[in-house]
Amino acid sequence: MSVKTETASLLSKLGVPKKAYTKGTMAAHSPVTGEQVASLPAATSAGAAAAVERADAAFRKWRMVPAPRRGELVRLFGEELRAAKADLGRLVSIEAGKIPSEGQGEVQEMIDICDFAVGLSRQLYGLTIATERPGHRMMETWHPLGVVGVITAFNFPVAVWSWNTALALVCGNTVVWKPSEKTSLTALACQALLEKAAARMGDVPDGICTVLTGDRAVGEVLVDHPKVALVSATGSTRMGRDVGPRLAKRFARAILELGGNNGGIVCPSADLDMALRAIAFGAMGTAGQRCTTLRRLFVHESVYDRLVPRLKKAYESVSVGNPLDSGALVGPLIDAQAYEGMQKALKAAKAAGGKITGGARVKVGSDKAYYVEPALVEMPRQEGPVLEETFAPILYVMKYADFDGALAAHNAVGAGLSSSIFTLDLQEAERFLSAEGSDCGIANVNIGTSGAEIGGAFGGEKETGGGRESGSDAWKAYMRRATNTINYSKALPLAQGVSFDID
Ligand code: UN1
Repeated sequence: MSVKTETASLLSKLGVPKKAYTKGTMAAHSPVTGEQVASLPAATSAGAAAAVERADAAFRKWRMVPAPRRGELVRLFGEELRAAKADLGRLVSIEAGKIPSEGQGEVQEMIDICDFAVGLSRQLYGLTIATERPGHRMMETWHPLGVVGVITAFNFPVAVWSWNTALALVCGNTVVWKPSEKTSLTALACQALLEKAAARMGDVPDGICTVLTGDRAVGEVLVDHPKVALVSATGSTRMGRDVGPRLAKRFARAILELGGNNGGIVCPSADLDMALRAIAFGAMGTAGQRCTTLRRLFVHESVYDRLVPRLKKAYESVSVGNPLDSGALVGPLIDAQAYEGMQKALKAAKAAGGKITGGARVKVGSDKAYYVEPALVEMPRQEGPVLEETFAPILYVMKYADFDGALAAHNAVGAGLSSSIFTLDLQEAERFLSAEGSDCGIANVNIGTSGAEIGGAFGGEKETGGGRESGSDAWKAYMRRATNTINYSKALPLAQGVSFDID
């Protein structure tokens, strides 16, 4: 079966109407073969604004539905995802180029956040706070926020939307989603599954979740529309520099999950077998196209010659190939632009004295598909392309002598998403996690930088944008907090001892 035929058959099985992927001006490609697999209609700015109005009308009803009942919709959606896991995971592989276990893993991440959100729907609680006034009670109430605009990237085409949507829905919000132009088909499939869950539940307002396949102009409507209360955007730091100030200007909320230039430190006491596996997955997994991909590695000089040659061997022997039928561990880059970005970074690294293993294009099927050998680059120091995130499988490796120097170098980049240390030394591990340690939103010990679970808050600092999605108390960003003070006495004492007697 051709990729195009299989795509149509999966979309149909997932409940997407045929005209949604056969008619329209937007072309959908698979990076696996580079071929066009579908055509879709592109939303207009006016259509996007109308979707926001519909979502706002739906919000006014949805916010009055008790939260555990809202959780029921998410529970049913989780059931749909369980039933559709194989098909949706396969579609992710076709559209984003992920190997099967990663395509399936992404859907598992969606199922996990649904489970989390269902539990959360009974735990949206505030504090009761001691008041200084007799006969008074002070408490916090968390209310639904409004319409949430979700803008997602190609590399996690369905999971990131689900983190936002599962939380937004139980919090009483409605969602308008602008997926990456590179991965609109999986978005249509998610929408179809959500609609199926909504139909099973029965009393869900129309327009509670909308997907808008289209270009940048559609995303801009979400950013600028006064009825979008929160925009959760995943993408490049460049995109965030545009989106952040626009949201700030109208005092809208932002969750920005931008670039990552994630680092790891391998210390003298590290379990090198474990580090090797973690580094290989972190740096080469998903063809280096995760926000959490390991991109910079600092290796202590005493273990460098025991670790780096083994790592090079892993790079030389890793299988690169068609993720749909070859069992390869590394699939394609998303497109030609990603390949060109990678080559440009490698050229700059070479000019700065880098010694490169791998990095060449690998012919797999058509010329329109971009497969590469992952590249390991031994750098004399951290400079040039090492300071930037290149969304491709490049791992820069640097030798260090002193822990404080490695820590300082680790933190000396713009991005602050994920980080890890490999050590059996308690002092090093704890220092890495301390206030003077890693400055990232995620800091790990003896595991890699990627592959976070949904139970923790996900996001980063500095140029990564500062937002948090997913687990822990990230839900608070999707609700508004009211502080309530109730006087049940017969007097009116003023706080801070102020007196204001009018007679
Ligand atoms: C992303 O790359 O945008 O931690 C998200 C991970 C995944 C999520 C990555 N759970 O690698």
